[in-house]
Order: sequence, then C-alpha cells, then structure tokens
Amino acid sequence: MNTRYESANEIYAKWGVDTDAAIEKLKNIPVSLHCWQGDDVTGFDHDGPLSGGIQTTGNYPGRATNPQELMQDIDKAISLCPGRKKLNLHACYAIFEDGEFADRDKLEPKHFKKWVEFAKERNMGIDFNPTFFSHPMQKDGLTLTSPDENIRKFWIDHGKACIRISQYFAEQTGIPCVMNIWIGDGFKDIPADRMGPRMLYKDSIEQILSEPFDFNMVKPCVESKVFGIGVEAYTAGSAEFTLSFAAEHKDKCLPLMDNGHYHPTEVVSDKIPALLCFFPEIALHITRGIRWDSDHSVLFDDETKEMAKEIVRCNALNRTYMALDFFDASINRIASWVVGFRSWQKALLSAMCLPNKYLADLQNSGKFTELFVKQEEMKMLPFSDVWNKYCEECNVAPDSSWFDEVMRYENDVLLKR
Ligand code: RNT
Ligand code: ZN
Repeated sequence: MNTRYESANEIYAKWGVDTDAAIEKLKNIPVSLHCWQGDDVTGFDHDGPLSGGIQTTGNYPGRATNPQELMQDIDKAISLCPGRKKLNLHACYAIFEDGEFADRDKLEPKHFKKWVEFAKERNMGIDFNPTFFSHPMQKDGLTLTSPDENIRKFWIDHGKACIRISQYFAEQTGIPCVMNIWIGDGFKDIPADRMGPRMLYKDSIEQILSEPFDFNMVKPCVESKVFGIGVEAYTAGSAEFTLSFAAEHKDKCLPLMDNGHYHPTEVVSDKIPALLCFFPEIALHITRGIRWDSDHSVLFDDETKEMAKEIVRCNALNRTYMALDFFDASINRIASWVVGFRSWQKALLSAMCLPNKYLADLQNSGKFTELFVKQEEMKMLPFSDVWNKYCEECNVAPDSSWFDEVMRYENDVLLKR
C-alpha cells in the first residue's frame, strides 16, 4: 500500500511538481530567527522600557532576562522547527562580562563573542541590527535625524560600530550578515519641516556606510515604515525615502520591506516582484499586522502564502534575505516563535509545490478563466502530506505535538524564572 506521502507525491507529479525536490531544496534555505521575541525586545544593555515607536503588550510569564535564558529559549524553539536557521540579533543584546559596559557608540565585536560561539556551534549565520531605540540618547524621539549634532553623531557612531560587528559576524561564520537599519524617528503631529529630517537621515546613513566593509559579506539594509506609536503623523524613513536611498546606493545597500509597515490594503507580495526588477538582492521582515503594525506572530495565512509564492515564482530564493520580526508578550513566547517559523516554512514549501510554470503559461496565453479555476483547484492538493514528510526528514513533529514539549518547558523552566 502507498503511504500518504507516496500518494501525494504522485498527485503532485501529475501537475508536474516534484515534491521530493521541493523538500530537499527547502532544507537549505536559511530563514533568520529574531532573538527579540524571547524577551519582548528588551536586550541586556539597559533597564528602561521599550521606547521609540514600537511596543510589546502582554505579560505572559517566563520572559528571558539574561543571555543564558535567551539562548536556552532559542535552542528550544529551533529544536521544534524544521529547516535551516540564521540568528537575528540586535545591538542591545551585547553581552558584557565582569561588570564591563560599553555604550551603543562604543560597542565592539568582543561584546558579541558569546553569540558567535552560540551560532557557530549550531551552524547558523548571524544577522544584525543597530538598536536606535530604548536609549536616553534619543532626544525628542529622534536619533539619526536629530538636529542636535551631538545626538546625531552618537547614533552615527553606533551605526559604524554595528558595521564593524557585522563584518566580524560574517568573517567568523563565513555566512553573509544582513545589517538592517530601522529608526523610529518621526513626529506625533503635523510637522513644519518634512524634508529637513530626511536630509539628515540620508547624510547619517551615508556616513554609517562610509565605514569600510565587504559588500559580499555584509548586507546593510534600510527598512521603511509608514508610522509608529507616538509618531503617527510622520516618519522620516518612509517607503519612498528608504527605497530611493537603496536605489541610489545599490553598491552598498539593500531595501528591506516589513509587511507590517504599509497601509493596510497595500501588500508586500506585490512589492516583491516590483523590487526584484531593479535590485539584485532584497530583504524582508516577515510579520503579521492586525489593523496596524501590531507585530503578531506569522500564520499560514493568505498574504503569507502570497509573499512566499512571489519569492519562489520570481526564482528569487537566493536573492531574498528572509527574517522573521514579531513579538507577542501575551502568549508563550516559544510557541509564538515556533508557530511563526513553521508558518513561514509551510508558506515556502507550499509555494514550491505549485505548478508555477503551468499557471504562468495560462496567464500568458490569456486563459484567465482556466487560471481562475485551476488556482482554486491547487488549494485542495494534499499539501499536508508533503509538510509531514518534510518535518519527519528534519526530525521535528509534523503536527502540534511540539506543544507538549513547550508546556513541559514552561513548567520546568519558564515558570521558575
Ligand atoms: C519596527 C521594525 C523593526 C523592529 C526590530 C526590533 O517597527 O519592524 O524591524 O521590529 O528592529
Ligand atoms: Zn521590522
């Protein structure tokens, strides 16, 4: 008797889809797991609250409060997820030893040595983010756009320090490091000058990128945002600003799109192929906004599937740096990571199991009714059997039985913190 996978494999083969090949391919596609879901974007370099346009809500018990706890939690999460992982760090996760402290502008590679050891032991590359928030040197909510030159210089120096740290990560792991610049700078109410802060921002990023680095190994990005909490009227790093910046500095910078950062009826799935027409490489933050940039954990929902489809259909898996970016403090944080990571894996695998050439041919020959019918038909293919096989091969549970392990861990570890 055929196993369920064998029968699914045959059904897909009739559509010209090789599910074995899809499974093998996905095993080698890195997806960056963000450390900040584990501790509500707090980090280890300050005691203050999260500030600067983003917010976590909820007080589920068990948040990681030090590097050991965070590493232990990341290990638990990755053990429950199939596929290749990268580690995504923020500068505020520097690890200081023996009472030492360095402010953001003085950070050095040595403050991330422990993370490098952690990543290397797990065969992971590292992505990095300067932290332009949760810090007293934000003045009136501004960093790289501040009219106060002392403030702006502090943050430019932070950006430069982060370039050097990214270069160190890339050299140590042998894997390119994506370094993403996001600032929450903006205004709560109608500003009098919209261009001034943007000219300062442009100059600040140019200064940061003047720090030497190897563009084959360090991939600086600029992430846009339409608004933030407390900066509802204006953000300096708007979509037009960051996209134009990246286009003008293609030799050293990539655009990064976070799908929580657009007007609610705009979709990043449509923006991916648009950017791929112009940029050799692009970067993504994959998240789920509800009504606004609410940073909910990713689900296997329609727009998530649509984004994965575009990356696969544009043959751009090797041109797209994919990173997760969500933080929910109202549920078990490890479950949030695991559902988010697994959902994106499902989206990628299901996109790879579509007869994309056949469907494109229908479009190109003007058979729109047939395309309409067949695209609906695709939704009923036995994808879950392919997913189950992929998980088995990656030695993780195909179904939600991983949740028992999370609950055990909650009782044994998280609730004792
Ligand atoms: C904020 C941006 C940014 C952050 C992380 C923590 O709206 O999405 O990417 O989520 O840097
Ligand atoms: Zn983001």
